[in-house]
Amino acid sequence: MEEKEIAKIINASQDALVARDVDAYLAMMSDDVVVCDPFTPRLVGRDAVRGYIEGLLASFSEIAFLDRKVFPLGLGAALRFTLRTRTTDGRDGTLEGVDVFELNEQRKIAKITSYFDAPGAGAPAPGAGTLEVYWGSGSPPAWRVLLLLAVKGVPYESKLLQLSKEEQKAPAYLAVSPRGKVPAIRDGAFCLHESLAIMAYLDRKYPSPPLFGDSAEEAGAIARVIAEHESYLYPALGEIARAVFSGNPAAIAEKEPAVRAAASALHDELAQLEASLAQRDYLAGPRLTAADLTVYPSIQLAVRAATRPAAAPLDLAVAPLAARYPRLAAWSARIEALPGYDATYPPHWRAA
Ligand SMILES: N[C@@H](CCC(=O)N[C@@H](CS)C(=O)NCC(=O)O)C(=O)O
Repeated sequence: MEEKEIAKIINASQDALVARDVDAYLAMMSDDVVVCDPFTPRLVGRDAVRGYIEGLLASFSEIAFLDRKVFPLGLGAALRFTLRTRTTDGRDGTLEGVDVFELNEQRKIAKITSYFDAPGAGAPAPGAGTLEVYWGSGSPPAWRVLLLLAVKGVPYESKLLQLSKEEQKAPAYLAVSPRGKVPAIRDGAFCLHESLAIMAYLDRKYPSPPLFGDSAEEAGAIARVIAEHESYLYPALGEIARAVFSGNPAAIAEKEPAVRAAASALHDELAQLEASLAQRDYLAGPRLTAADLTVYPSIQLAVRAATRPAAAPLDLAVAPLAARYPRLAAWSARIEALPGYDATYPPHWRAA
């Protein structure tokens, strides 16, 4: 009897999935459901799963079971499946695999581990291969986009460009991103550059969780934080980073007055952000938004610059962040605890 009930739940979840009824599908899961498959970092929570599933479903114009069988055991089950798929760009295919489900005492799905044929590491998710993300190591604007994709659980094909080798100026890339800068995306036939534009596009396309606000007030607050960051904090940081990462002590000495002025402007901005966090957990309100994902990579670059030996004579006083800006440090820790965060964080971006 118990096993029949489990099989019924699993089958109902699969029916909801191919019927594209994402609400019904998620209603069968626990709040803290965990999903693991070969294409996405471990997803935790219904919102992350929603973003991922909506992204996957959006890439298929047709999806139907050719075969499926549930093997229940205790409070779990394995599902063997073969799906017939057609991608939105017209490619037909089949997808074969096994899902392992764990249910909790309330008969909600608490964990799904999916095993299917991954066509090679770094390859796009089946049918979702049209989203290509071009990024460069150490680029805060690129990191914003990677963070947003992680938060939404959207699969993508990572295209890491070697900026030191000027790969961003290659003619093939200029066709994607005419200014020859990262980040940029190619989504089917659609190409887009400028990190904030990419974030807005992806937020429209994958609305869960919404990162640009629901209400007019929330949208306004998010846009204000981002605009202030782009106008004041980011230019000051650029001045500091260019000097510190140039690796040329003479250049640093020559630029020292400008860098000191930039450091003072940076601290003014950090102090304002720190003060704003006295009233709220995130920069534009009680929940994570695009404002946080825009500002966070810049703060990390500031910390990284401050810990470089070349920065010692400048005494930038940004690292450790917690010493002067404890709320910003706690806010950073909240972002670093997001599911999927690690996948956006190459080790060489870490502060020394
Ligand atoms: N406003 C742009 C800035 C992009 C940008 O400046 N990217 C830098 C890396 S942080 C770049 O690609 N530099 C390489 C170059 O200019 O050749 C955005 O937000 O996307």
